[in-house]
Amino acid sequence: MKINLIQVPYDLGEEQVGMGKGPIRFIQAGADRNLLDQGFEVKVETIKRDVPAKDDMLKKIANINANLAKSIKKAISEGYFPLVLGGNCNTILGILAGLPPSKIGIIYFDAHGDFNTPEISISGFFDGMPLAIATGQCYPDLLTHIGNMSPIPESHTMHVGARDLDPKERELLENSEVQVVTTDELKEDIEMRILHSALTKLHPQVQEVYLHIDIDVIDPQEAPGVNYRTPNGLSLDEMEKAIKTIAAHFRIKAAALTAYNPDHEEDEKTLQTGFRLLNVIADAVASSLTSK
Ligand SMILES: [Mn+2]
Repeated sequence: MKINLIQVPYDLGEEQVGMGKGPIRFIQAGADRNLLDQGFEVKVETIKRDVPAKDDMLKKIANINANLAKSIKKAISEGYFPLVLGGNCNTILGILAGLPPSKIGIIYFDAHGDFNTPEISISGFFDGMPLAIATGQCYPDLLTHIGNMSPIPESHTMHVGARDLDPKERELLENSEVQVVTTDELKEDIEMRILHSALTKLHPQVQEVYLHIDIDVIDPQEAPGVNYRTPNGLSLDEMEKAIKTIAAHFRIKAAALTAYNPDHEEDEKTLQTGFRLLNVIADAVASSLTSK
């Protein structure tokens, strides 16, 4: 399998600050070599912002994602699997805008909902809204700017691993058609039956999925290098099992690993966790390509 490892080294439109340092760190530490050693062909690419720093945040974020969308399109047309190292979770927008629109679903792993909107957000933090934007709850114009993308229907969408939702965000998510599988549900369910049945419910409307992993979904013991450490997270073993379960149901069309902040790292634990996740994703995709 050919992998296009695409780094998006930005945090809220700014290059190589905060979470924007994560992708660079992964590549410096040899994320590409690591995949090469597993037998994959790997091409590394870096997304650039080409609007000035003085532009407002939304304009910069739209520009970065529009450029990401172009790279995703190119990767798919050349037969590469796009594996994105994202600073922020809003990289979901550029990725989806670059994928063929038909029957794509979203599987979104995150300790947080990322389902806030400007109306209900307590902090106003833009990167607490990516899943809400992708499903059309807010910022419709942003999708148009990124690549004339339509929102993904809620019924094509699953959120996995939540354990820290704001009250109004929880209400919005519960009243939506987005399926939710919480961390507790996954942890109590060694055979992944709840995840399995949630995936089954996606089947009629979804053919392929985009797999999104905010690394904070993993417990801080194994992934401390994040901005918002949230206890009682998934173990790497549980995460690995979940990814394999997803790959058994759907072809994974693209994936992203986001939100690693090396400023909060401890003993390279998050780096090692990230490497293992990249390997697990690549193996799961490769084996589902050969079996389907
Ligand atoms: Mn997130």
